[in-house]
Amino acid sequence: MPEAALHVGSGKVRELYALDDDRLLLVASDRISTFDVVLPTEIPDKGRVLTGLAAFWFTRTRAICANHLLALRPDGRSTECRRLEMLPIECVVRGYLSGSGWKDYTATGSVCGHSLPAGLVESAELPEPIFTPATKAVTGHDENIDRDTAADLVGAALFEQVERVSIALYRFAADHARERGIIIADTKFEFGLDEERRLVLGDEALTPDSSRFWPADEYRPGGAQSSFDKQFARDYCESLGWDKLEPGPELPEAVVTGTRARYVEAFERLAEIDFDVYLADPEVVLR
Ligand code: PZK
Repeated sequence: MPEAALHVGSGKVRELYALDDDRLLLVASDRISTFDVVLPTEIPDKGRVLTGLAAFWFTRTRAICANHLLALRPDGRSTECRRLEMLPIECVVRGYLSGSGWKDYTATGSVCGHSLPAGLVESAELPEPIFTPATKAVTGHDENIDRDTAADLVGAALFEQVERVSIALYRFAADHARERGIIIADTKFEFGLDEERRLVLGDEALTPDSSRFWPADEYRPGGAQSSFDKQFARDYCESLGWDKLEPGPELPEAVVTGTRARYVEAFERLAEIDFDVYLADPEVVLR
């Protein structure tokens, strides 16, 4: 817990503190959620993996969009960020048809106003990545919204900019990941405006918690895909016949160890840095 910092918010597995008027501290815990429930067992270093990956992507995407990262703390799980005026939409990009995108497509043939070809199967790669904004639900699930609704919320010019930038960020990361055996099926960005009203990428970006990561060597369109990071935990939870209501089950040691190894593997494949090297000096991801 950071000293002399006011707690200003909680995510499911992260905490946000105010450092001063201009800066926030974003702290990623080792908590894990499956089926939208935070489990009582932590995955050691999960928060460090996500923080390191996000900082890696922020460093490599600076030419596409400015971001809120100011500093990475020596604990490897805390980042100092610029305080922004956050936009009231979740900026989701989908390269593959999964989750609510698949659900909306089966019901209507469209996702957020993007009319898609007929006959696509679950987890199909889309002809082009699509921007599918959602509202930020305080509790429960974010709701997909059409382009006009999103443009009404942020203004037409800003909508055009966040759509263009979101797709460029997704293409950059998905191409990088695909070359390293990971499919980024979809991802969620959160943007804000700085004091000059310039667009700035915030939150954590392109991590397995803000995206769907799939192992490319197991990709089989026509059904659900296995999660690169959470599949061991999901399979274990399913094997119990758990009703997916709070509280979630404790994870056994073998599931914890296997899950930690998958997070570390995602970090090492994408950043091409040994995770032990990151732990010794987190700033390696900033170079
Ligand atoms: C901000 N959240 C969501 C994320 C939480 C809550 N740079 C920023 N400036 C102003 N506000 C935010 C950010 C960022 N990032 C993000 N809420 C406010 C959130 C993580 C943990 F508790």
